[in-house]
Amino acid sequence: MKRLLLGLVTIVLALAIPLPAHAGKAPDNLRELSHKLGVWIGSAVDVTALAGEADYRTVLNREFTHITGENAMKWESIEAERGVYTWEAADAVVRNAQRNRQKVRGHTLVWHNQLPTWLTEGVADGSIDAKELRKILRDHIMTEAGRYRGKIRAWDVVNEVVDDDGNLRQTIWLTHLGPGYIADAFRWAHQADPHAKLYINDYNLEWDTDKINTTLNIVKDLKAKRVPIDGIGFQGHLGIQYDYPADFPNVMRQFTDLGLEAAITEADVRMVLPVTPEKLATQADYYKRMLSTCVADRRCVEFTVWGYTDRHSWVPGWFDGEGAACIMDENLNPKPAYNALLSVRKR
Ligand code: 9MR
Repeated sequence: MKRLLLGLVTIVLALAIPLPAHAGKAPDNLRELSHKLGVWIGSAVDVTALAGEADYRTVLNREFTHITGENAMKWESIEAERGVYTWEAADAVVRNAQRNRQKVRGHTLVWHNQLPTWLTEGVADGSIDAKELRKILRDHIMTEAGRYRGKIRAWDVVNEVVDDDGNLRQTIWLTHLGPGYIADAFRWAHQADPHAKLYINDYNLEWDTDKINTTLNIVKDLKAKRVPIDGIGFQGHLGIQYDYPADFPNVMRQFTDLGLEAAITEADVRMVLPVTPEKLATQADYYKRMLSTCVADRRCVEFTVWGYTDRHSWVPGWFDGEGAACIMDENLNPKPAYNALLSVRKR
């Protein structure tokens, strides 16, 4: 009888104190961390490396639960020649995700960079007028988002639509279609893929007050018009030569309080070379704070790095004398930043 009572008490106690999944054990890799935190942890993917480098592929698929094609889904990649679609690279991203239990961020439907020349030249020389341009944009969104309907967790529908002064960016879209192109893009994307989460995505949104305020106003306006917008993407391109954007958690909250989900979509932390242990420690701290910001906001669902290895990073090509921005080095060895991410704990 005593034994039975003791047994019962043990069972009741065990039921009463639910342990979090994987409690106690430190995660061995980012995939485990992702499950533990309940936040997808992603990387941008270089499709050439994915096809040609076995070690790159192995690490990508071991570590990440979410992927973004770094360039594969951009307009110039899929329709360099008008009406001729090249889906191989984009398909490779989606296929890799399906085989490796990864979600996909589609990047990006409307942007001012990496547009095909037939489009930019046609607009410049007047052979494509505003009416035709609007149809071209609609067809592009319907075709691309439609092709991957049901296979993309989240789309960056519009990317970098606010400039560094906090004005709507002067692009062919704004100039020829007017500000309504943003709402149109979301509506078309929703029509093409009703279950994908639809995002507005930008850089410097972690700290740039002008950009933050304008973007908040865009979101409020879209919501007031019942435009289907679901998420805010903070790119998270930081550099250790600048102070860490300490207000980022509050900024994220301003957006999530509007009912949006949030994601950090392109995190990397560059430095002025050469690399030193001190710089790597600062970099680790910046990465950790970014992931912690996401983990602390219950509406933040994804933390994606813009490439996971210094072997393939956009940074050295864009910032003279800077680099080493990723969480693994050229040989795919984890840097302090990788271990700092592993140490992040649930809110
Ligand atoms: O990483 C991308 C690089 O390979 C391209 O050359 C570049 C062209 O603009 O775009 C880079 O990715 C950008 C992303 O699509 C949007 N946010 C900024 C990223 C870094 O420039």
